[in-house]
Amino acid sequence: MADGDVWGGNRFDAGEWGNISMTPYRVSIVSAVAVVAASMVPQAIAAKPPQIKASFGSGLAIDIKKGKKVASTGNNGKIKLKRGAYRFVLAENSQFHNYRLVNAKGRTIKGKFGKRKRKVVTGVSATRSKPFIYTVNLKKGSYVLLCDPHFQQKMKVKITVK
Ligand SMILES: [Cu+2]
Repeated sequence: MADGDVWGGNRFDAGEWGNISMTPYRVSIVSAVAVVAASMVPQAIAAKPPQIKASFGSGLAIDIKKGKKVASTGNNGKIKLKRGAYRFVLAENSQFHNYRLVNAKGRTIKGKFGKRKRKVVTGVSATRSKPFIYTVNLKKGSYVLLCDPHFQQKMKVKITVK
């Protein structure tokens, strides 16, 4: 009985090993795919537009990250940019503020939000654990990233694009 169990166990183990021996093969295929994917990542990162990070503290804070360089401004600040695509990373961390990106005519600009084109505007009372991310193509001209309730209190940042 005991021998039978042992052999049974061994046979079972042999089967297990049979399965396990398949596993490294599968893993090696997966890791090869991962290596190819990883080798493609640096290019994807290089092609990513510069980030414009905005958040609410005591006012509106905007950091523009281009590589390792960061330009920062608070309320009523000014920032100059070259024309092109930018990733607006808008941290919606307050129930009292919102973001709106307008052009010189005061029209709300559209950006790519996921796969859709949407106006770059967030809700005042909305808070979100993840930032809203819009990819916006900035053309020559001036823009204002503002907070609607506090625009009169100069909760805005002017972006001049050359
Ligand atoms: Cu505000």
